[in-house]
Amino acid sequence: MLEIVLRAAANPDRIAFRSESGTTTYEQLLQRSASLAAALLGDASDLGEERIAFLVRGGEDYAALQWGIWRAGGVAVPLNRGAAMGEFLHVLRTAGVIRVVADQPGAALLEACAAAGALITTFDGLQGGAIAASLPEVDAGRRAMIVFTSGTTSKPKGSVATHANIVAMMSGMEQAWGWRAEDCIPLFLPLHHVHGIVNVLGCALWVGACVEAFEGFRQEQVLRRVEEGAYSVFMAVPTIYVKLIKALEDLPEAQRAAVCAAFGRMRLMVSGSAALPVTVHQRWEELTGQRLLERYGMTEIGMALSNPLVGERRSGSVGLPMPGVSIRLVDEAGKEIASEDAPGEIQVRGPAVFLEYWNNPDATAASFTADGWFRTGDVAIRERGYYRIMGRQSVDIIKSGGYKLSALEIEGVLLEHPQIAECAVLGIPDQTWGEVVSAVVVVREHGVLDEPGLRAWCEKQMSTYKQPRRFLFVPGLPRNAMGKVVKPGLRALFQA
Ligand code: MCA
Ligand code: AMP
Repeated sequence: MLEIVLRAAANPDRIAFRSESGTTTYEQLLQRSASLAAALLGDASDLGEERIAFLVRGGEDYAALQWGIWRAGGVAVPLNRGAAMGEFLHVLRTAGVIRVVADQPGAALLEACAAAGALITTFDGLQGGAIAASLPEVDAGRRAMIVFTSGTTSKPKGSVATHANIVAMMSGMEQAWGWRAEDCIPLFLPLHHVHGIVNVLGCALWVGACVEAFEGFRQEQVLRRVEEGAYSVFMAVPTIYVKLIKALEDLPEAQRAAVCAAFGRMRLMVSGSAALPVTVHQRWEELTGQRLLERYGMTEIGMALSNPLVGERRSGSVGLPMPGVSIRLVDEAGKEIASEDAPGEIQVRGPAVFLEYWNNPDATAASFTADGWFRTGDVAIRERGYYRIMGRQSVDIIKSGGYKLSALEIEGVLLEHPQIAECAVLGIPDQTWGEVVSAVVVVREHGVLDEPGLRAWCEKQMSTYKQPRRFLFVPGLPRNAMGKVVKPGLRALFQA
């Protein structure tokens, strides 16, 4: 039986989810997931790694369905609620999805399912059935989940994690950060990325802790529950800490003191998914007395580096390797860097490292060195023992609000606009978002295109976080002798 299921069975009466409408115990989660597994199986004895895409409310519905897919021998493919039709279609086609489960399928998802020939089932229709007499034995080496992630290729790739990979991620975080059954955590991060799925939801359920789920980052509701002392652990991306600092600063003094003190009493607050600016780290500590623990991770590898739970949490640094993770820095010639203070690419090995990009052996092979290390594409140095992230090897990777975005993917979408002849997309540094997606656009001869028109068009084509926020219209793009667009020069235009 899956280890997470066995652990839940050992904690039947503990509360897995708490919300205004009530609580769900681990026993209830097990029952619901077993009944969903039976409904998914129908007459089959094992889904045999069928990819089931799904889009349901965060929290207990999501967990029951994820576990139901797993217990039936399927592969969970979480979808992004805010995706545009083309983005849904890319996921369904790439992962070879033939069944989608959704609570409220919107027009974009319905259209994508029709185009992909995938059958859509409502979540309600799947629920409430009998529990199967027996469920398949699912080996830990089997595929469990596909998360779509952007890279230096134009379209996102499906990163496949096995059950053993996910267990390695969760047990590493349990060990490093002292997760325990008495913990309670708010869940407001999106559930189509590893941060929300594994670090928050997965780890909490792994140790028998309690989760309070929100439909996205509902700042006022979260702050109210923080003030009430609901949580012991908190995990967020830097953009959320920037937003929280602003919110705390805007509160009346008495309330600010109460909320700040409540943050200060939590046993652990973590930041990750993007660089935490030193100023934000310091301001958070000034306000709350709580020193954030910054860590570094990636969809394909889970958490790789972390400041310590006990010991020095250094601003601007991501600390030391997580338990079970091997890290090396490698220079441009492929040679391992032994000394401190010299930058190199972070390469990773360990049991949490993903199996493959789904149906993409070339991309999988290209992401590993000949001796089996995963190439992250991130550059770091070691300074007085701790690792510090210096940036990324590719200018075409953008991090905005914690989301990793491919400039090439966004350029590809913009070029579908009939009036755009050429374009270049880049991330411009921003205090709140880390980077803001920005586009330089060349309009076709005789074409007429204004910014509001282009924004409205982008809203239909891309998820919110991918849409360019700033546009520059230019007569032509600067190119080097090889014909490649010179992006650093364009960045200066935005910063001017
Ligand atoms: C939204 N807006 C933006 C962006 N996103 N503006 C600039 N850049 C953006 N990226 C604008 C909207 O258009 C809107 O504008 C306003 O901000 C509010 O939008 P909304 O969507 O409501 O924002 P939000 O709910 O406050 O979302 C911000 C967020 C969210 C909570 C930071 O982006 C988020 O959940 N990010 C986390 C992503 C994540 O989990 N990444 C993990 C991947 P207007 O008001 O004008 O309409 S990395 C990972 O998994 C690895 C393993 C790791 O290391 O963790
Ligand atoms: P994703 O592919 O969406 O999982 O995003 C992973 C990427 O986020 C990494 O490759 C890094 O570029 C970035 N990242 C994650 N944590 C940090 C951090 N603490 N500091 C800087 N970058 C980070």
